[in-house]
Amino acid sequence: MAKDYRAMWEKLGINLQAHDGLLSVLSDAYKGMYLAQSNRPKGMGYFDFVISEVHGLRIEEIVAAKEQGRPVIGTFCVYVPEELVLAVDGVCIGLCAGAEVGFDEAEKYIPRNTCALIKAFMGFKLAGLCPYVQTTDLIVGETTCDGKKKAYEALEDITGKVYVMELPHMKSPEGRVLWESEVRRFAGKLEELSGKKITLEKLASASELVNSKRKALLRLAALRAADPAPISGLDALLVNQVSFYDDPVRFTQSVNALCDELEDRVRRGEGVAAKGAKRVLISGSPMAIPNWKLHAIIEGSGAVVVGEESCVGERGFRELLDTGFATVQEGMKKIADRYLTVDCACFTPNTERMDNMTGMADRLKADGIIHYALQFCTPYMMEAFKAKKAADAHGKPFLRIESDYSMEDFGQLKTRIEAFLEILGNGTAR
Ligand code: BJ8
Repeated sequence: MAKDYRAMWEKLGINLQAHDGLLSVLSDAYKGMYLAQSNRPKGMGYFDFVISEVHGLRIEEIVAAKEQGRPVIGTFCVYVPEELVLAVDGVCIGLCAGAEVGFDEAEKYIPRNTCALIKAFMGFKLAGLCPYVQTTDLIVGETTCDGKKKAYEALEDITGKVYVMELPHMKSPEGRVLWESEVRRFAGKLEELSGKKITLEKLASASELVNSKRKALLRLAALRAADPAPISGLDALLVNQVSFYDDPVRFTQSVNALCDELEDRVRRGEGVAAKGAKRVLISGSPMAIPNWKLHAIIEGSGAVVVGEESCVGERGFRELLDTGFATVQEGMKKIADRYLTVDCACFTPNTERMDNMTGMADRLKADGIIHYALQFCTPYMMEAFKAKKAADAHGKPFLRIESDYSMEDFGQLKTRIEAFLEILGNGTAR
């Protein structure tokens, strides 16, 4: 990081000493996993810069937006409609964390046997290590899995600024009615917080902006179908992770510029791995930044990750919003419809996820599927059984993995993954 941001961090209540330690660990991990890759697209330079300024420039921008009276809204889930936040000129930032930080502190509020993603967002806050959470005016939770739902109660006790959207767990007509009313209630909350009305014009332009971001991500996702793959799974994962907190206009431009370059690569038959390298689809729990472990192991073993059936992946941007609405009320309905297409494992039944997973495996020409669930993530651990059945019926080799954010299982995972990669292409499912 070129500039000294310590005064800004201090003002935000960051624990400076521990924060220095965190940034240096992050930077080492990034160098080892990312910068060491060969033949990276030049367009990744932008994302390298974003990471080098992860707690610097972007925080400075958010603080400046706040000073202009724009509300800063923190979220943890792809069900929270970003369009509504942008329609009140708000800044929307994802707060999920992917590193084992502050777990001892977190365990004073939530049980040890909680998934690492939840422990990490609690831990980052409690250890004073997340400038993003410090800038928020509102932290939006949602009734998805039990762990998150109850952790939000603790987070409310700690921060006093948590707002929870009630997400139904069945996509029934009654669930749909509840969800639309929750979308409207959230819009009202944002209007109250910002003092601004959501007008048709504002909602339409916010919707176009979020759709353009989704289209750029879909473009990138589609390019990964090429053999040889023009971009590594590690780099594509990073782009998806950055989508949750970067400025949406600049981000979309940067992804499109990257895609222009990748299209050229595909035309020339240039890739990051040799043509015919083993191709893997990841499916399951989301991987928040800087959770890069699984991709690093797979790609360090000579295969390439070609897609993520995950919220930090296609689950988050697969569906565009139908922007053909003529009133704000109609817009709210379309937003409710669009978000209810997300196939999170907290829904029952959730058969569309299996179709999406096998559909992705076909489209991206994956040789096999690795199902990834964070330990104690009951919804995805449970669905792993159905996912295996669907993969078997589809003739795709399948490996089930449960892991956390520690590096303790690195060697063991590597052994299992290398054995799995061996059988790919032989048609032997396990
Ligand atoms: S829509 S996947 S972002 S809830 S990993 S905290 S599910 S125990 S993150 Fe998620 Fe929304 Fe669903 Fe997506 Fe719970 Fe599992 Fe932890 Fe999870």
